[in-house]
Amino acid sequence: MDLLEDGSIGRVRGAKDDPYTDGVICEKVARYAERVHHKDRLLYPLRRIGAKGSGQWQRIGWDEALDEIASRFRQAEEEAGPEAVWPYYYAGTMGHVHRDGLNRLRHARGYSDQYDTICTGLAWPGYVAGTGLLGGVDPVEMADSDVVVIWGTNAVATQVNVMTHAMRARRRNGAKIVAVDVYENATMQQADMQMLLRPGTDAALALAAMHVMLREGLADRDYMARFTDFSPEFEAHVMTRSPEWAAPITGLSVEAIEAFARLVASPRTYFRLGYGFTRQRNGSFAMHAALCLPAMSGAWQHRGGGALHSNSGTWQLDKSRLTGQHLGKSGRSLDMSQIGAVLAGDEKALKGGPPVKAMIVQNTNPASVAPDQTATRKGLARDDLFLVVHEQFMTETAELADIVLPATMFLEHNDYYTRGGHTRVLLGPKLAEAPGEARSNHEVINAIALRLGLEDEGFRASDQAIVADTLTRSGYGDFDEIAARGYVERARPERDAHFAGGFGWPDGRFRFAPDWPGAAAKMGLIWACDPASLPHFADHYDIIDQLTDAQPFKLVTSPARGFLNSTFNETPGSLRREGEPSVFMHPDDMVELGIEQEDHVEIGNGRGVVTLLVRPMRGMQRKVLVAEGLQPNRAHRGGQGINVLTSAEPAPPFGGVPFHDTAVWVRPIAKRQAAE
Ligand SMILES: Nc1nc2c(c(=O)[nH]1)N[C@H]1C(S)=C(S)[C@@H](COP(=O)(O)OP(=O)(O)OC[C@H]3O[C@@H](n4cnc5c(=O)[nH]c(N)nc54)[C@H](O)[C@@H]3O)O[C@H]1N2
Ligand SMILES: Nc1nc2c(c(=O)[nH]1)N[C@H]1C(S)=C(S)[C@@H](COP(=O)(O)OP(=O)(O)OC[C@H]3O[C@@H](n4cnc5c(=O)[nH]c(N)nc54)[C@H](O)[C@@H]3O)O[C@H]1N2
Ligand SMILES: [Mo]
Repeated sequence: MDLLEDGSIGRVRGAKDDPYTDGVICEKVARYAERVHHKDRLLYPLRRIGAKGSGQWQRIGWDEALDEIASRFRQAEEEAGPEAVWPYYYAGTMGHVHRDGLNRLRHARGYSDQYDTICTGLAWPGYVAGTGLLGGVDPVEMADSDVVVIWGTNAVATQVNVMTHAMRARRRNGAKIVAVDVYENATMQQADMQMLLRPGTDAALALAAMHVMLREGLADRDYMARFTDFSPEFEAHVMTRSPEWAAPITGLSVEAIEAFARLVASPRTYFRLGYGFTRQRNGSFAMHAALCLPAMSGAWQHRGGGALHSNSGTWQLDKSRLTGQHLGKSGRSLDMSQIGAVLAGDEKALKGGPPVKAMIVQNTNPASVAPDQTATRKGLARDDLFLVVHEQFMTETAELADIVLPATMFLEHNDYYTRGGHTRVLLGPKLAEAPGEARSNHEVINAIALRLGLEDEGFRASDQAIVADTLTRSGYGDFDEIAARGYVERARPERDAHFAGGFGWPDGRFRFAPDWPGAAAKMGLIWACDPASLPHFADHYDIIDQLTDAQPFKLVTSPARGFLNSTFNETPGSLRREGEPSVFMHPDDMVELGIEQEDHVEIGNGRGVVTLLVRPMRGMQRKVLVAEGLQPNRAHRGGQGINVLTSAEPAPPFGGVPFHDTAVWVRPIAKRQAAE
């Protein structure tokens, strides 16, 4: 990072001495100075003086703000017990101290817990139900791959470093790049083989590919006998799942499915499995089915072969002090994605407990990012909800708060970071002074705790002390050495990353029959369905949102390159790049509905209506719509953001949001009306 002489931030660059990053960084973070020095940054605590959401604020001092928060939290507790307070956070910062530290307050007081479903709720269980461990092969190994499958992740936009390694494999070994997605995004444009299927049908492709492998002798039966639960019953099941069966489901041709199967059966095939294809009602099952391919081909045995979704199961961090687990109190666990139902007082969502009367929100912007936005915003706007939002900007969530607190950015506090896609744990030291009166999450949590009379050393420690304590407690080595180096290398031995000593179950075998109860036990998951209702073997589980005459289109809400969820929603560079909220539509569908380029359309379902500009895209199946986001709600006509349309109903087995699985109708808007 360029630190300028006046203490301000210049360009941010990718580290050259990091084998994964290799000098490459995405353009929005390269321009991070735009965020740090933005004229709209929050600088002082604010108290609402008008009606909720009216935008009328009064500047107050920190002591006044913190006193009021402590007394209102106490009041909520007195009225309805500690579970009436719900601390709520997510992914704004990925540093553990400033992200997960809010749990310390929760555990010290017995406030309601948060069940994390919004991002990983579908993907992670699907992976663990097969391998028994959330870990895989280091992407740097792609240098030795013959085939790289980029499955349900728009790597060019969401994790650009994957492309560095995939392209290196192509240059060095002539590796083939295969992309599996629902539209011709920037990643797909770089692929040698384009698998453009219908949303929510990936498991059908995976099953048919296994069918071809078994039929054509491409499966590694010796590997399966030693390392998997492969059985005659599973083989018989797969033999009913032919390419002819999968073609009408996926929208792919039999020939395309066969060509895919033959290519990805080659031993040194690296499967980079993303989140996108799991943001479907059957997403956990799709993840598990895709993961079956390297287990059948035996790719795991070879350097450059195997799979990765995330290494998040491999850090072995002891975060007990950071999260205050030792303080022992924990309230009922509320599903964060169901925030609308929770705040509406829905009995099931509240687990039969008291209503939520007070919240503190850090690191997340639910009014924009959470599904079923109408319910979410209605809940946040409740007059009898005391809402504290700690933020860097006046987000659409902060606008609904009673008290808004100004937050530091990652360059202005100390933290450490894990990364799902690769192997190092990094330190992120404080490098710059915060503007105005901004305070870090850690400072705010501690200040509230001390006012509530809570006693724990964690509430008096500095952020740096918590970083040091956590890494030392986790057996990561001497902290002074780590601080001097700036990171801890946590790559597991290559053998382990390839599960050469067996998979993460007692018998060491990969599960073609997914072990959901086993995954639940390992990950502390809560069932969202009857376990007996689930398919026994890997399969296409047809529970996706059905298209009907009334709702004949499938809407996918993929991330845009210039935004990070709702972050960068305020920076000029990103806003310029992304332009007006829009939707990709197949030209033949446009003709059918009499829609022309530059027209606006209304897209709707039972939850609401959103207006978008139409852009034609030939590279996708008919009846698919892709709206890249997240755009600010207010950038849309009527302030209705895209999550007005998405569902908060927990998907099986364990909850999670089908952000890319929404049946909708489309209506052209007359040109004159659009111009108004
Ligand atoms: N339609 C649709 N919706 C989606 C998705 C999708 O694909 N489609 N993706 C979903 C996914 S995967 C996720 S993870 C969620 C993420 O949703 P969020 O967790 O809300 O993530 P962001 O919008 O990136 O960040 C939220 C806020 O954190 C603030 N922030 C950053 N650092 C700090 C800090 O140190 N302290 C404080 N107090 N605040 C900070 C930022 O200013 C920002 O406003 O969104 C989900 N929503
Ligand atoms: N620029 C940018 N980068 C980001 C983010 C961002 O918002 N913007 N968000 C960050 C976060 S929090 C996360 S979790 C990651 C997520 O990053 P990814 O793992 O890339 O997941 P998604 O971005 O949800 O979706 C990836 C792709 O899946 C496609 N897809 C949707 N449905 C299906 C389907 O049924 N089958 C298949 N095969 N593909 C499908 C989408 O069209 C999209 O191109 O990215 C992170 N990086
Ligand atoms: Mo995410």
